[in-house]
Amino acid sequence: PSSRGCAVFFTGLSGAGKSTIAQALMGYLLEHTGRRVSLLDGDEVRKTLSAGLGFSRSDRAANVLRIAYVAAEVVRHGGIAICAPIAPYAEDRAKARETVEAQGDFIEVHVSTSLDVCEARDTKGLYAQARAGVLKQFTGISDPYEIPERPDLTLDGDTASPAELASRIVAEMTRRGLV
Ligand code: GGZ
Repeated sequence: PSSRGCAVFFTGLSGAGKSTIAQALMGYLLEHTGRRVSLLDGDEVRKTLSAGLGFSRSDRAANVLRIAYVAAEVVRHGGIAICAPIAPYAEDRAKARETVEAQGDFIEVHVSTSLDVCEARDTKGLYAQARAGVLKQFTGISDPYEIPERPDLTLDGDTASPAELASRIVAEMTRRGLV
């Protein structure tokens, strides 16, 4: 078993399934490896580490870079950091990768569930609010999402269960000798 740290860095639209897959991955790692795992999920991060930040271009950058900074610290100590922001900008994702790779591995996972499917689900009613113009600068509706060009993994959230998708990440970690 490796003690090299790594960050699993999700990116994808709101409602794509990032949090659910992240939870499944964390559950698996805690149950089947002796590794220490930290989950930096969008919701929780926005209430704590990034409290006060909005959704402008610069606030999104600050949010993603804060997450990367904490992830790099976890990785530096040999832990596994699971990060699940939207991270819509390629430039910010590249900086996150650079920050983490100074300390260990970085696995970029694009959860590629289509906008149509995310909007049809609309579990939190946010897409309806975005369409109505109540929520401004909403990713995919009135704000950009730059599709990752070379993610380490692409997981389509409508083709398989969260547990199956999490197992594909475990396979990649195993292939790299990280677990
Ligand atoms: C995108 C928004 C917005 C806007 C509120 N655009 O599905 P959710 O609700 O729980 O997750 C989304 C979350 C996105 O925060 P992130 O920190 O992941 O974004 S970023 O990486 O771009 O900094 C969504 C909610 O916050 N939300 N307003 N305008 N998502």
